[in-house]
Amino acid sequence: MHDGSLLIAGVGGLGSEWAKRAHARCADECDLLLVDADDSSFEDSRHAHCLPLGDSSDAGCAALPELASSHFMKATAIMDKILEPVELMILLTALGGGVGSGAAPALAAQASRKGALVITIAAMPFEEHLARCEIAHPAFNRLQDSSDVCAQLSLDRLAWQARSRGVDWRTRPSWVEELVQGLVLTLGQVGIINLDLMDLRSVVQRKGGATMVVAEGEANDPEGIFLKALAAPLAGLEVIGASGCLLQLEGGRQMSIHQMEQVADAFTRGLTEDAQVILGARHSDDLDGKMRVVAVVSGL
Ligand SMILES: Nc1nc2c(ncn2[C@@H]2O[C@H](COP(=O)(O)OP(=O)(O)OP(=O)(O)O)[C@@H](O)[C@H]2O)c(=O)[nH]1
Ligand SMILES: [Mg+2]
Repeated sequence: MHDGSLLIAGVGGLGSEWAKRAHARCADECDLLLVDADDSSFEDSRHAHCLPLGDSSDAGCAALPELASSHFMKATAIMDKILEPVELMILLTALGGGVGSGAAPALAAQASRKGALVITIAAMPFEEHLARCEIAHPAFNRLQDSSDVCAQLSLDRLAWQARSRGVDWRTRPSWVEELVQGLVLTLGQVGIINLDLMDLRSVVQRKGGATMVVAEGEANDPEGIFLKALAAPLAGLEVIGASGCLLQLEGGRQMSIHQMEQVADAFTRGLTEDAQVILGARHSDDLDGKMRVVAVVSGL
């Protein structure tokens, strides 16, 4: 379904980095938009829409969100064109600096005004960086206002998890890319049970907060997959009591209905009794004996 209707957008240095890596995993299914004041973010991205903010002499917007958003506003007409065919935008950014905190809320607002569904993953600064946190909090609130789903990622948790695996959180493939790939494949490919944007729309339009999780594990161990999902580096993840859930299951050719049921059960047990659950499933050749689950929960 590569017709410009799915867009991955990266805003700011870290957001652009994540967006490029996520897009590389599913370039056939979606477009890429990079927004930054630092031109080095546009390296290795020949096929991306690139929106440079500011002049090339200064790298970044030096932690000035207002400057970044006012630069972004000057590009409204170009952005209108890029956003024209977009039905779903997955926005990746890290808050606490200038570009992400300033331009990401403006981009989310514009995409949403144009009728796109907006799923945002926003990283919050390390808690010890107080000045960055002060910039990040109001920016997150603005992002949440303009996004259908806005997941808050904790850099502290991300870094802690990377450390425990002996890798560097900045350079290693992260949970973020897995989540984005899962979402894009969920919505961009035909599966055994097909899900589409209408399903996602009906889940995220429930009142209350929405978030999402992704996890991979042994097909025979549904509880293990669920526990992995809960260990995602999302800040304050709490899915118990949710009233809407879109669940995409992916498994190898051997995935059985029984396995699908068990995993779905592990993920939906904590929901309210009359919760709306939408289930999708597909085969994936890279998942021999394993299952991958992407869940979007809403009505929190
Ligand atoms: N400790 C640490 N935090 C980082 C690093 N890179 C990014 N971050 C965090 O991620 C946030 C956003 O960083 P960037 O994406 O580089 O910022 P930006 O949006 O490009 O903003 P400006 O560069 O200020 O214009 C920061 O506020 C930090 O909290 C890093 O190398 N070390
Ligand atoms: Mg920067």
